[in-house]
Amino acid sequence: MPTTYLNPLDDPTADPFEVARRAAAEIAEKTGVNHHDLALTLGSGWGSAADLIGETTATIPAQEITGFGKPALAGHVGTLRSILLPGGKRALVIGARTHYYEGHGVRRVVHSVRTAAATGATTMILTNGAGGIRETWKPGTPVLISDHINLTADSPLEGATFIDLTDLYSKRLRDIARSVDPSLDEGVYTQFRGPHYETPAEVQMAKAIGGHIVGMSTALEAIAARQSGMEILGLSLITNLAAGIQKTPLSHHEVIEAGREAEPVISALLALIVAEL
Ligand code: 8IG
Repeated sequence: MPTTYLNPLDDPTADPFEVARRAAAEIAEKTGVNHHDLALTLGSGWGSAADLIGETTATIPAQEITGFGKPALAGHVGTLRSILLPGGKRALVIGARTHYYEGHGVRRVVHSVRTAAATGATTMILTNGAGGIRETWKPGTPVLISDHINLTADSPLEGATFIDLTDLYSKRLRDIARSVDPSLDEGVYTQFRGPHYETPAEVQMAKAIGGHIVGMSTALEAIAARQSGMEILGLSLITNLAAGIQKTPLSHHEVIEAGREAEPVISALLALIVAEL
């Protein structure tokens, strides 16, 4: 008997791009929208942007689409939405992120990005909640990602696939974001595996090697987005100062609270940025 897999991405012989094309075809069928122009992954704190960027024409529970699993975390909404922007473009909003720390492998982590590319999206907006290393960033500060350091020791690329990551986080898109809000700061996103937060010593290491932001999601997704030829805009909401930078211990609850408080402001900002693309 051949093994059957609940998720086709768990079959090592499956082609992840073929699975993404199937997912995109299902999205086209369920939304009635054949082509999306851009895609957004909304991390913690960014969710309400979906309501502000345009008119939602379809909402799909992500589990109904090939390759997507159930959300691991309350507060991470497991839906895919098709949104008609005022200018006529179509945006796919991904509210269902699979984190590397869930342990399902990097193919699952980047499936949403590959699916977005397969729907036609040429711009990928990746947002997240993250820790800040710069002391001037108070919780609630949105920051542009200028570059990343991938400390997961993993990659979404398989085999001898050599992809250039110069200007991975598009200078052009960062400039557009700054034209909307000139006060937007930027920094280097450092992806740790998690799900534990860093030790203060690890935060000092991240700082020493050039990191300004610590997180658990975006670097692997950005690499896959670039492989698929997309232009990438990365935004972090600093929900907490990184361990040892802030004087009190980190709590998931406080992180969620900071996200909730900042949400209206940063979501409005993101909607203004999307309108300029
Ligand atoms: I929200 O301090 C959030 N996500 N690695 N470190 C890492 N990820 C995070 C943090 C943090 N805060």
